Amino acid sequence: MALTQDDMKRAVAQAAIAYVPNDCIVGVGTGSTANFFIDELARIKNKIRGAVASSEASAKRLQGHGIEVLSLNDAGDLPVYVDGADEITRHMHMVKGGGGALTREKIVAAASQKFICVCDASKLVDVLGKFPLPIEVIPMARSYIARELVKLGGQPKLREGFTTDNGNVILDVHNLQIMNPVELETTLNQLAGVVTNGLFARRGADVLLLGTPDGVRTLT
Ligand code: ABF
Repeated sequence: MALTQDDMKRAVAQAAIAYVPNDCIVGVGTGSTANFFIDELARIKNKIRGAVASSEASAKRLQGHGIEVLSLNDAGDLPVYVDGADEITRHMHMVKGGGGALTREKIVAAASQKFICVCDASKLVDVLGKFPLPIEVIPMARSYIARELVKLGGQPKLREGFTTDNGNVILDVHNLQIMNPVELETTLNQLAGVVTNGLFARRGADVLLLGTPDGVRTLT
């Protein structure tokens, strides 16, 4: 029987458990693939000290399984962060933030020694940008940043009715063909009022566990 997308997500979530050292605090991402990982983590919860979550939603799911959730400030640096992506290239550059948790994801990823990206095969692309690039902005800067994004060739759209865990808004930028993700990430970081952009290129993934119809492929 053919594997469903959920089967592939579950398979990569299971494979990610091998990267979790005993007795550690694990960085945990957000989204449906990360949710499968949280469910797998629950099976080994007695072997870990706890988790740092990149969103309120993931924190709730972890706690629902009886896994202790710590603040990053209390946890210090983490050995590993496991999270999904909206798009990823073979160079391990990603677009993230479709779930709106990009700021906390980028912070927890930055504080982690290894980023394990867990995705189904549909996320692997040659060029980033077909998935609209999420940018979290301070509300008063929204229109200014939108004008700057148009100058950069994008079409920003406000994510209607959505407020981030940090009280900000998200502009989703359509129609970008991101040929140089490291450069664009840096450029976007310079815009006043940008909190975080969804390009994870300067600090990409270290390992990609890709769920395919033939099983889990590991890319490094
Ligand atoms: C998070 O969840 C995000 O950065 C990304 O937007 C999304 C991927 O979700 P899913 O695993 O549901 O496709 O990792």
